[in-house]
Amino acid sequence: MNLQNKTAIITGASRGIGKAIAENLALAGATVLLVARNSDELNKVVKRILEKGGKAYGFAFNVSDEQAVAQFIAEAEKTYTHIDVLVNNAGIGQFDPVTETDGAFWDEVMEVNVKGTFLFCKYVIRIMQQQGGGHIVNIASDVAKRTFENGAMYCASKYAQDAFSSALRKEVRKDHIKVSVIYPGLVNTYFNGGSPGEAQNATHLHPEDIANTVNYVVSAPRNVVIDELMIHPLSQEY
Ligand code: NJP
Repeated sequence: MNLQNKTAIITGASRGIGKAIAENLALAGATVLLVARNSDELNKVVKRILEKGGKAYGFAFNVSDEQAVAQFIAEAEKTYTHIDVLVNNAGIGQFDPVTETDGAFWDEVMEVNVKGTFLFCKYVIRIMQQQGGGHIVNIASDVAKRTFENGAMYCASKYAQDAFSSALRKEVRKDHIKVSVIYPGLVNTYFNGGSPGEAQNATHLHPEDIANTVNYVVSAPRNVVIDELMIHPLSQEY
């Protein structure tokens, strides 16, 4: 897809991987609609994109709030008439033994990582069907394909997001809607209480590495869908 004059929604775009994805898609010519909860941080990302000559708008709400998602998508359709790319990137996680995992936090992780992805797909797919196609890119994790000690809750959420994406790909293929999943390994972001720039993260992937992968995936010719793409730092053992 040529991204000039296309409209792209990116969730979790106030920092980290989502911010880099939004900046990259905007630089390639797309109008980007950024979603996250923190409006101050969103505004900073929007300002950076505008300063570089891109088109960006920020929308602050929780991706697991169905009413908010439905209203946002309805307004986006009215304003932009087409939604060409949806990147479900918002995600949270924490790594603890199951016996020390709080039930309410379990619910929150599933709500953001799984339900958030489902809700955005639910409301965007109808628009993509009407316009004759589109591209959904879900940012999962390498631990959507393998497990690790103390990762039960996070792995469960990412396996669910992955299974959802795989079934959805089969459902919407006939409508020329592509579903791609990207599985990052360790990335230098704020994820799980991380702090970009810490010495121990020096060899991690950069958010831009994932953003470049998204541009690559969505730029595939119309007849090509890249189903899955796993990306690790060379330094990571797995
Ligand atoms: O994390 P972080 P990443 N509603 O914490 C937003 C996956 N991944 O960029 O709401 C709406 O810097 C939050 O914004 P705010 C990971 O599972 C990562 O690393 O304002 N937005 C922020 O913009 C996730 O799916 C690594 O707090 C919500 C963003 O999400 C994706 O990569 C490895 C929200 C999170 O930024 C991006 O994570 C891997 C909500 N309820 C997979 N909750 C890694 N970093 O190593 C959060 O395998 N956000």
